[in-house]
Amino acid sequence: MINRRKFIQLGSLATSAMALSPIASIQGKNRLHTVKANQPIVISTWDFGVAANQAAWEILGKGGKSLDAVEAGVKVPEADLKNVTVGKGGYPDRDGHVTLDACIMDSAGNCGAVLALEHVTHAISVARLVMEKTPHVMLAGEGALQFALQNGFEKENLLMPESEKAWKEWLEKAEYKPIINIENESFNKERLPGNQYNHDTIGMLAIDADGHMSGACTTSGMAFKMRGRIGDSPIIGAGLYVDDEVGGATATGVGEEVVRTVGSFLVVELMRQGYSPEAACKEAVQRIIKKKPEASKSLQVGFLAMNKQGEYGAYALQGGFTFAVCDQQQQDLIIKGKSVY
Ligand code: SD4
Repeated sequence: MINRRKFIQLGSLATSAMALSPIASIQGKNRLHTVKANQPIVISTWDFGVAANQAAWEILGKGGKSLDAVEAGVKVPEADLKNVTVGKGGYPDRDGHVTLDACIMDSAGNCGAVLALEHVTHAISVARLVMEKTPHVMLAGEGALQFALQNGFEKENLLMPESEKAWKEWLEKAEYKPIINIENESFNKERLPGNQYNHDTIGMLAIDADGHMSGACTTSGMAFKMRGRIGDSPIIGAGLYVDDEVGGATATGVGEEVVRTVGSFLVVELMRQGYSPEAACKEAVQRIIKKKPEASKSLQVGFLAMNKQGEYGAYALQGGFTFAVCDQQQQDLIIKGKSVY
């Protein structure tokens, strides 16, 4: 765990030095940018976003790039074996394969994604390489794995014994009934028994000292999903969207509903029209309700957004959605997102 006081001091030193840097003074022609130059910030979904934000802040607080920060940040839950919904240790699909979905987007509109990637913990880093080293945006399945291995990633077993046990317990009934927010409540406590599983994702948005925003989103998807099922998380515009002129958004919850409404893109476009981050997230949630008034009562979707001024907000269908914020003032803040039900 990071020493909080030391961390704040480091950040203060770094940003006051940056205020005098040539980059800050060039951007000083634009007053808005001058304000942002001193205010890096990172936000991410759920309670486990706190640790992820701290890793991102190690980069942001020293004047690093938002793209590096979001990658480093979401790698924390990807490597955390206690987290059964992201990265290594994630619950498998119904055939016992752990398959990861991830995407990343930078302030220039570059993006990369991997879909149903197996055997590599850090799906987000593979997604970043897709963005940086290929002419494509998305690589899926075997092709994504082949690309990862060609770029130096080691082939690993992602199915941990506890997740295998949970999967085998689930197979006894093989009922697919996600339980709202159960992953957040059980985080850092006991692993869930196999008949109590759900979904969850880390989505992260960061603004760096130069005022540029990037985002990342990574998940093992819905536990015990059908083989080949892809959710919203690796789909640019659905699970994540960043427009450096306006802001960014990310989603968590039942991905099918987010894809149907192109949720994160919608949130960003609403912010462009003048909605606050929270109001934009609320409107995106309302679109889901409008399409499925009855079904939406029993499923969870949450949106998290931040505009270019560093204002943030969230809204979910169900209560219990949380997000974590980290900036110069607060290193470990958890905020309860508002909800419809
Ligand atoms: C998916 N949206 O695969 C992801 C899962 C998840 O919170 O978030 N959950 O549909």
